[in-house]
Amino acid sequence: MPKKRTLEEYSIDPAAQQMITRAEEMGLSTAFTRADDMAPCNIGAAGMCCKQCGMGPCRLTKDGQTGVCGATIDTIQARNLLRAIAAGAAAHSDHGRGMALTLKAVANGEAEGYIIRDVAKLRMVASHYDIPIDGRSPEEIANDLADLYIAQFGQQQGEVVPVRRAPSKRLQKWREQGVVPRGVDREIVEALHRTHIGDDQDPEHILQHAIRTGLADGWGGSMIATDISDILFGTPAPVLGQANLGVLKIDMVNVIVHGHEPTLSQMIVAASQDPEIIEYAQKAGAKGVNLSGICCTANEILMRQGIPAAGNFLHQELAILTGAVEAMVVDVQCIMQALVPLASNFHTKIITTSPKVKITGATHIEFDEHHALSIAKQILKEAIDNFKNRNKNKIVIPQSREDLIPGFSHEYINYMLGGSYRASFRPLNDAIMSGRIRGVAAIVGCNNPRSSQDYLHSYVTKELLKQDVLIVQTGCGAIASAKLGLMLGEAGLSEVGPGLREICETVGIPPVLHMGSCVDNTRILTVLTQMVADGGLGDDIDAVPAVGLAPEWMSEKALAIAAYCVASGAYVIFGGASPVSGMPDRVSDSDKVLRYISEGWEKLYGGKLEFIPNVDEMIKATLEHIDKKRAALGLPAYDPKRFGQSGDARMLKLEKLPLEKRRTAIYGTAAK
Ligand code: XCC
Ligand code: SF4
Repeated sequence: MPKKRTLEEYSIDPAAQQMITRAEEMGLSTAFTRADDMAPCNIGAAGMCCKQCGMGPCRLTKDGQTGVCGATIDTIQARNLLRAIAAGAAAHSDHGRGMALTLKAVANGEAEGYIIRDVAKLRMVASHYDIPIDGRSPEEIANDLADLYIAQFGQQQGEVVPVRRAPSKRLQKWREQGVVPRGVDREIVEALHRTHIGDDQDPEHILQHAIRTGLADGWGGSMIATDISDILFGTPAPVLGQANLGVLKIDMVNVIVHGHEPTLSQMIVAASQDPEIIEYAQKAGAKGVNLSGICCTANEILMRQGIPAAGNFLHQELAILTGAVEAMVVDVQCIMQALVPLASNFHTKIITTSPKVKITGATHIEFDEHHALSIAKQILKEAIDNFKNRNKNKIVIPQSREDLIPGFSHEYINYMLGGSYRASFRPLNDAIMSGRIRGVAAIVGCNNPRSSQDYLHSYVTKELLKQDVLIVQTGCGAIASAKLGLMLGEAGLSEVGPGLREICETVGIPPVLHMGSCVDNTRILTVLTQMVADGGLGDDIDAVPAVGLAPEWMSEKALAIAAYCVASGAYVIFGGASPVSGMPDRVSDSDKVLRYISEGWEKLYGGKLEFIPNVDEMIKATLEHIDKKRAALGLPAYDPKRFGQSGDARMLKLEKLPLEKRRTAIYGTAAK
């Protein structure tokens, strides 16, 4: 499979480049080279193809053309977008449902190996919904919360309860627009119903339901998933971790967990440290089991236990190409079918575990939360048994590996800024109000082999840091920054704007905060809500100088996240191609939907969704938006020369030195 682009055009990560070269030498394809061979269909890419019924598929490529049923271009684009958002919301929310059912089983003492790890979070979440907590055991509270959360999925009328946690003005806006989700499943089903042939045909009306479906994800299924993961596995707090393929170990059984749900992976973490399993691995000639993660399963165990991340989405095949992986254990979402044929060139076993996901040719060991620990041990034994099949001459582990400190949950940021007795976001708000921090950007989302892996993530992140923009990250974007070494206390601070740098050094945080997995984008919603509550930044989320970016998006889940962020008042910028771009050069007015989700949605919600392929324009739009919001709040205009101009470090011109060296330079070598 000869490569058609330069290595830098495939990925900026040296570990990836090494493995892509290896694949080429071995004559194996990867998503990188398959993307070369599979040009996207330009009609489908523009959202102009409808295959909603057997009279089609209808491809609308001429002015005034309609589908066989008479459907217009805007209707078709709006329907396509709604369907994608519904699929994304379904994926996140089904994950949330699984968590809720697990919580119920734990509360009833029916889930082997699980405990309620974070009672404080349980009590906090329960009190949002007026579930009594005083004098009750964690199990009693958890039982009520599980019942309430399980009910959110099948609820038919009323409002899903997590929306109560939004700013009151925001909730009011949603009520006025008629977009408060009634039940998570109901909105997703209705999205499918409305987009069936012969149903909803008014584009704006269809897109109104896209907002409602998105909200059912962000302020529904995803928020439920995050809450319960924290309750069962602990709310993340800073911990030392590592990222990239260099975390694989030559002398250990390498097991990679990949996918999204933490229920099984957390149990595999526990099982990998079990003396029985370690002994079993030693008998097989290995030092033990070395666990690492890919995609959001990685994020879940990285931010809680510091289990290393082998990489993000486009690393899944590359990990197998090392020849050092005994088993890749997958659950749901973002798992490439290509893993199985690729693994057949090595000894690696692909083990599927979800009742929802089987892959032809993979080993299926089905997970059941009632017997989680036993199943986790069975999976690890399967991997250990495979150690002897390794071909030692075929192993190449790239030596790229960076340290990071993930674990910046809402709760931890609150505690870090305000202390344990007066946890608050006050110092953050003050820093934004004074202009030390210009604004906040959430840089999230996937890798996409159509653009160089991690390039857009890293470029946008680094440029915004220079502009004093604090960065929060989740998903594969977070792993990109981790691999680049941007998530350590002092790493790269010399490249960070002076005001933001002052804050990072004073509070002791990295300028790029790892907030978790993709469902944990809801942490960003609750952080924004609390920033509003803390005062000084307006009375609703759309007033906050903040932007959400997904520079390398590819999944339908990303579109669902975009919909709920827009509905929550955020300006959302996606890189790459718009799925509703239309082809205005061929069909005039085929970009009406594209314009509506920007200008139209902004009028209704204060947030908007835009696709900006050019990375410098993406940065420009971000900064303009932040400055516009600052001006609207009456805050001083951002001035890069205003802060960070005083202090010893400045006097001695030591800013470029790392913190440790700086201390020595100020106090001399004797000081410690
Ligand atoms: Fe990564 Fe969450 Fe995207 Fe999948 S979807 S590629 S961010 S793992 Ni969230
Ligand atoms: Fe064509 Fe209409 Fe059927 Fe879509 S729903 S495939 S536009 S006939």
